[in-house]
Order: sequence, then C-alpha cells, then structure tokens
Amino acid sequence: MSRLIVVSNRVQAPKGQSAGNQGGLAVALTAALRETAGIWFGWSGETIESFTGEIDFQTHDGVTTATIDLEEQDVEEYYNGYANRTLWPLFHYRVDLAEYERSFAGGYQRVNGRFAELLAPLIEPDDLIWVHDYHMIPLGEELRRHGIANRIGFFLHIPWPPQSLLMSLPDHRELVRSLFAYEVIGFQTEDSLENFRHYILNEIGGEVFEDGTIRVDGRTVQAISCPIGIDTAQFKAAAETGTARYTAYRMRQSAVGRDMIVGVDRLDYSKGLHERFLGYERFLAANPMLHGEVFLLQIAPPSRSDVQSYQEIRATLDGLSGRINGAFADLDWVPIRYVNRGYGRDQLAGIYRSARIGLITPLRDGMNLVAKEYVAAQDPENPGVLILSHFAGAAAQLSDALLVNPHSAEELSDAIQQALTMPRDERIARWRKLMDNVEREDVMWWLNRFTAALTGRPQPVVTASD
Ligand code: ADQ
Repeated sequence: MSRLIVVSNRVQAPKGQSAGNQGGLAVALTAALRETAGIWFGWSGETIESFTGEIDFQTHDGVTTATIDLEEQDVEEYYNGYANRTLWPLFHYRVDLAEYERSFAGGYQRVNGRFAELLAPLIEPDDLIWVHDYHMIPLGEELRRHGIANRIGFFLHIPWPPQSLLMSLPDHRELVRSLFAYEVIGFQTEDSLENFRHYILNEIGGEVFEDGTIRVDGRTVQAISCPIGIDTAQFKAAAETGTARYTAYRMRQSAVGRDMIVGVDRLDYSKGLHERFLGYERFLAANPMLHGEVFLLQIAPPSRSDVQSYQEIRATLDGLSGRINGAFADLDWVPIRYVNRGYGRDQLAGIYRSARIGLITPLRDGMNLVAKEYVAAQDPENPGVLILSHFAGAAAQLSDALLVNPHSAEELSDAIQQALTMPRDERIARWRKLMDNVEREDVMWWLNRFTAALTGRPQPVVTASD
C-alpha cells in the first residue's frame, strides 16, 4: 500500500491529544496516516526571526508529523495576507473584503515554494500526496518543479466562487492554471465543481469531459465533488458520555422550562452571525408571548484576530448582542447567551443534544461540520430541529432540515417559530433522513472516495475496523 503524505497549512495530528478531542478531519486523516505509515507536513504555527528550513519530526500514536516554523513576514503575507485577507473573503463571495496586495501574492508563492523545497526530499516514488485547502493551491506545481512525479491530489475545504467573482483576483489565471499540476481536485459540492468547470470553459478555453476530466494546455486533471463528513460514530458516542450528559444536565438546570436554540461557529463573517442575531431579534419582536420561553446560546470562539475584518465582526456582535439583551431581557431571563470560548467534543455533544434547535446559518460555507455534528448528537426519541442555510455546502445533503435564506430576518424568524412548534413525529421523520445521510456519508466515506480517485483504484485506504 502506498504511503500517504498529507500537507496542510496547520498539522492537526495528535500530540498527546485524546482522539475524543480531535475533530473528524484529524481523526480520519490520522487513521489513514497510521495505516500507511505516512507523514503529515505543515506549519507548526510558530514564528521565528529568520527562516531556517529545519523540520521538526515527531511520532505520536503511530502518526508522524513534520512541521516547520515560518518567519514573521511569511506569516503576515502568506497566512494573514493572501490566505485570509485575499482568498478567504473572495472564495466566500465577499469581494468587498478581499484585499489585493502584490506582497501578499509574493509571500504566498514564497511559502508554497518553501513547503515544496523541504517536502520534496521526503517523498518516495510510491507515495500518494494529498494537499489540503486554499493556503496551498500552488504547492502541486512547486513540487513538480522539484521533479516530483507522484500522484498528487488537492482538496478545497471552502467554496469555489463563480467566474465573475474570481476574475477580480489579479492573478486568477495563474492560480487556476497551477491546479493542473494535480491529478485530482476535490470540491465540497457540485455547485463549486460547476463554478470551476464554468470558469475553465469560459475563461481559459479548457475542455471539460463527461467523465469529470478537464484539460487545459495539454494537462489533465480529474475534478470531483467529494463532500466531507464527520466521524459520526464517534460523535454519536460522544453524546452518550458522562461529560455530555452532565453538560446537558447543566444546560437544562440553567434554563428550566425554556427551549434552547444553539449556534456554534468560529467567529467569522462568513458564518452569518450578524444576520442570525437580527433574525432572532425579529423573532423576539414578532412573538412577545414567547419571551422567557426560549433563549439563544451562541458559542463563537475568536479566530484570526490579527486580521482587521475579524476584529470588526467581533465588535459588531458584542454591540448587537448587548442591544438585543438590553431591549428584551427581563429580571429572570436573558434572550442571548453569547460565549466566546471553545469546548471539548463531549461537552459540545451535550450542548447540541440539549438544544431544541440547531441554528446554522452561514452566508457561505464550504460544508459546515457543525450542522452534521448537531444531527449526530440528537436523541433519536426526541430530536431537535436543524435550521440550515441554503448557502452551506451541507444543505445539498441535508435537505430535510428547515432550509433558510440567512439574509432574510423574516425567514429566520418564521423558521424558528416553525421549529419550536414542530410536532414530535415530524421532528423524528426529518431527523431520521438527516441522520441517514450523516451516517452513510461520514468522514471515512469522504476519505475513501477521494483516495480512490487519487489512486485510480476503488479499495479503501482505511478499513471499517480502524
Ligand atoms: P470551519 O470554517 O472551521 O471549517 P466547520 O465545518 O463548521 O467550519 O468546522 C468547525 C469545527 O470546529 C467543528 O468541528 C466544530 O465542532 C468545531 N468548533 C467550532 N466552535 C467550537 C467551539 N466553541 N468549541 C469547540 N469546537 C468548536 C472549514 C470550512 C467548512 C468545512 C470544514 C471542513 O470553512 O465549510 O466544513 O473546513 O472541510
């Protein structure tokens, strides 16, 4: 079996971390790495004064990680710059927030070059290489420059934008052309795949074939839609642990007789938190008789706080939650509990399980794993209702949720009302269909689907017993 080399901006493999506290992606990839004695390569998250090119190898639980430190200028231009101030907003349809600086593009290329230079000597002829996400789009091409002829795949975790938006990126053609160094490109949804095909046909005159292959300038890739899932069995089990039960008990104790609505998101403008609060405010204004009967728990740990747009969204939400609480709260009731911290997997599972409604309303999201986690954590006898944005990648698979337009405060308000009054039979019927999908198309399904395309063989890399 070929060894798997995973490359991503940050390495999420275990460093003495229990599997229960890892996300599904890390669980699946570490299982595949363990099975194939592979390596996970990426940035350590540390900054040093000047780049040394030193690689820190560590092996934990049979998984080897290889990490490098970057210098401050790299982090500013590549990570805070091109990745998070240029590509992230643009790929989430926020051209208004995207910043186009030559220094960012230069830093991005430089860091991808550094990754390739250090990774290339570690690669053996039979290795399969799997590159992840928007930080690393040109890595395949950089590796080819170092003579790497292995099969290399690329998976994009975020949406691929429509041609008309992508064209606002000064170097869009170079960026897209660099993708043709890969054998396989995976997108989260058919919608993203379609946007990519459309760009290829209309912008660079490539050829798109029925079998999914795409040819540009004599180079061919296979482009597939490959939606990521969660480790459903693990999450279901997490919801049954003592920690989860105790957390659910605490939630119930703190809100006797009240229905909880929960949102869990990184603090990011793409997650639609501002619009969500406005929708909830509309619901409160329209339903005075339900005051005191319901509350919203919004968990939103800060992220990318070096980037200004993230500081701004944080300030906006602080103000908005304060305003809503100020306007509607009573002596013994606060309508929004707004919490800016992270929780362990088991605690999260307990929180999801005690929530009558999961309110997941991104303005744009590659997939959204929280929606799937919410479904997996429910009590089959008395499940809650998932309200999900049309614009989350997950909406294509989770069409039995209450799908909403997150920009419309009225639609959000109506959906909350519908969910609160939904009969148990309907909740169960909807949940079963959602759970069918979350169980069938889980993270191992995703991993095996991608690696099957990459190897050109249908055998799974990780077997069910792992
Ligand atoms: P994210 O934008 O980070 O991921 P998401 O898919 O929702 O979004 O994953 C977030 C993960 O972080 C979930 O597993 C969630 O449980 C966890 N998390 C969030 N808040 C937490 C908290 N307070 N405490 C603990 N854990 C918390 C990107 C893309 C998504 C895509 C994923 C995977 O933006 O669209 O689904 O990658 O491909």
